[in-house]
Amino acid sequence: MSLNAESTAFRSALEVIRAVEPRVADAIGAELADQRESLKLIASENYASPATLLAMGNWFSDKYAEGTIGRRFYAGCQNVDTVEALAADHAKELFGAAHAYVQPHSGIDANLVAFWAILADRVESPALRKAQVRQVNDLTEADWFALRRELGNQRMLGMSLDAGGHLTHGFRPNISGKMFDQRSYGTDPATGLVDYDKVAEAAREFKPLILVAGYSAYPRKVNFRIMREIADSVGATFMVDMAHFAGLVAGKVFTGDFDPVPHAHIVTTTTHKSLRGPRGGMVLCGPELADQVDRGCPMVLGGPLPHVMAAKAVALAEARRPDFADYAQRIVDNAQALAEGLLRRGAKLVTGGTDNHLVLIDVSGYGLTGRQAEQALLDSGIVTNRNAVPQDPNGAWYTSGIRIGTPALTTRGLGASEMDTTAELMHTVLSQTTPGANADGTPSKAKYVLDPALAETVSKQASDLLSSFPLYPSVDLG
Ligand code: DSN
Repeated sequence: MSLNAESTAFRSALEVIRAVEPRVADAIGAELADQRESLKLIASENYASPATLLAMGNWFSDKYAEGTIGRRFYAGCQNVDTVEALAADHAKELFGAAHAYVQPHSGIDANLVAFWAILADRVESPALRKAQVRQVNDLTEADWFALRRELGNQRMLGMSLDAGGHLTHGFRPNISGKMFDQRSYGTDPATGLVDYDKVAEAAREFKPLILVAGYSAYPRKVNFRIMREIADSVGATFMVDMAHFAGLVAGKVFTGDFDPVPHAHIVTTTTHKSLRGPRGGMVLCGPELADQVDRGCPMVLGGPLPHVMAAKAVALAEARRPDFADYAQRIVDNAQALAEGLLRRGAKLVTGGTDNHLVLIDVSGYGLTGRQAEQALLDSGIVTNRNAVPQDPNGAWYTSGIRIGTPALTTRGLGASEMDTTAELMHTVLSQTTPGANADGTPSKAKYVLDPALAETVSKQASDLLSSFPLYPSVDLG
């Protein structure tokens, strides 16, 4: 597509929106300007292509399409069938999966679909067979009551939150923690790495129905072959949430024991992180769970979003191109360059480095909480997010960590030398920020002191660094 065509498309769209609610058009324009200006290091964010973005803004948004391809509860879904099938086929080819379900609206939704597919397969179906009925509506009241109790009394083993696991892997503030009796495995306090012997021991003791692997703040690879062996040894269903590293799997950076698809019974992901698609989720599985997974809507999902499925098809087609593998490798190269730059300057990193797309800085090494560090960096034009570190004394709100990731800056084209400059900018800010005090003189976990002139200088340096790597260079909003 020519540069002109992309500019024309976005400009025309904004003109149409401006005629109805100019403040929305202004906010959309402002968001692009902000994204262009800031050094985006949020590990879970990226920049989707113009084609992916444009695939979402159209009349597919108007269509209801409950059900699955060819089996809908609404008439007139032939075009939705086309895009859903395209997205699913691209996903299957890309990841080598037998089945792909592309309706989930987010990662949380994808995980809920997976949990209920597993519960249906492992708990509900045997109960129906035992009662010799075909569906839950045919159960007696007593059998239905007993089944509901059994569904609500299952066990899940997942990675602990402070070791880098995700809230949806059975933690109490999330619905998954209310659905399951959960226990977690952590990481080795000395190395920060997953200790597979400890996971196996926890699995033997707890006997979970589901063993979950996957993370949102663990900077290392996980050996999914070993995790599957552990799951098999206790009869657990092995589920992997690859939301953070799906792009590295798609780009064949994570292969063999580190590719979850051949090893897990079921894999969930988002489509917008390292995979660089639209915001959304997806489930991959083998034939044995496919029927249950396809019941995701209306089981736990509202009506599918056909416009987002169209964008998933576009983004997955992009991820199947040879240059995506190069992009995925550069994500990891950049994360390692960033980690090395930080280490060289004296930063303390959880596990001492990275072999994926993210780095977790323990900012207690700078005498700061994660909250203070996050805000000081933001003042300096560097967008990150605070994150707990293992056994974090500051809890999940203030935290002691800053999580950074390279998928977005790699999309912009930044490389190893720019990662070193980024490490220098971050270290400058963090080493020159000091904790602040509350009005009564007590130490604050949120307040901090940073010379505004320094913050301005670093912001300018960040903006200069980015100026050679324009974001959406083909889009000129005039
Ligand atoms: N919000 C995503 C992240 O930042 O990791 C996952 O929920």
